Amino acid sequence: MKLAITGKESAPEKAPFVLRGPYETIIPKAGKMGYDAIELHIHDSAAIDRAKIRKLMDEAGITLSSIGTGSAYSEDRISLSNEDASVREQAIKRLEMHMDTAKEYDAVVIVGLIKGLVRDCSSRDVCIRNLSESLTKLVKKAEADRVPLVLEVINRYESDFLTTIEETLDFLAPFNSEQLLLHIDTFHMNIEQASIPDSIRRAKGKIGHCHVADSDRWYVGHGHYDFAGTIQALRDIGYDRALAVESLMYPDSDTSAEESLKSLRSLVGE
Ligand code: LER
Ligand code: MN
Repeated sequence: MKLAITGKESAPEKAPFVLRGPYETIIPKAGKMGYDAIELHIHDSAAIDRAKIRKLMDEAGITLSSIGTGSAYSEDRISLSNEDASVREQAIKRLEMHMDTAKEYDAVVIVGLIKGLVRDCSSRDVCIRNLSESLTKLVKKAEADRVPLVLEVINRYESDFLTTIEETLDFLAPFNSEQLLLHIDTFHMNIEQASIPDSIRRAKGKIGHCHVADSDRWYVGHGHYDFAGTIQALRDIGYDRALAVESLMYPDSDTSAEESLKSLRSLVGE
């Protein structure tokens, strides 16, 4: 399993991204600390210099594991389930451009908050139908470009649907695509799942990405989350993609990144 750290150019203090600052700073820092990869949270791929990022990655000896996309919803209210078709198109376009960024790495594109919320729609059925239609369009490109889209299971306090692994597996089943996979997050699973290892084992072959943070969303090792149990379950199902640290940056960004890496390396090995 590759170990990755989240990074974003700028974010509110309480957002769960560890490294913050320009790509010229955070990409070399992730490499120097010993991470294998970085998960970049990118507001809009149209606004980035892909060649510059590629050069920074190569110089740092790391790769891009994943692209976080949630600020399209949290900042611009763009979502895949919005009742306005032109807004859905903007969300699709945003994700397609991120897929073009991800394409040159073995990276996944995250569909988290950009899926939208039921409470923004007139009914749950309308929300689900709109999301399904949008994803059906995106899956065509995901399959053609071989860039996995990963649908994040987010806890009930932040999302009002697709809050458990089981509900999300049922939603994904009709797509039957190897390029539309489940994205789990230890912080969310700790709230929602009765047995985390059992649910992970049920999702064999369907998990494309994993966020890690401790039970209090601080760095790995700060709280009481059973990382050994989760990593064993992931090993049992042959998961070999990234564990990306998405935690609060307390007590400070560098300490939290270093502490998570130390704990994860001791569990995962080189
Ligand atoms: C995003 O990956 C996530 O986990 C949500 O809680 C949004 O912050
Ligand atoms: Mn997450």
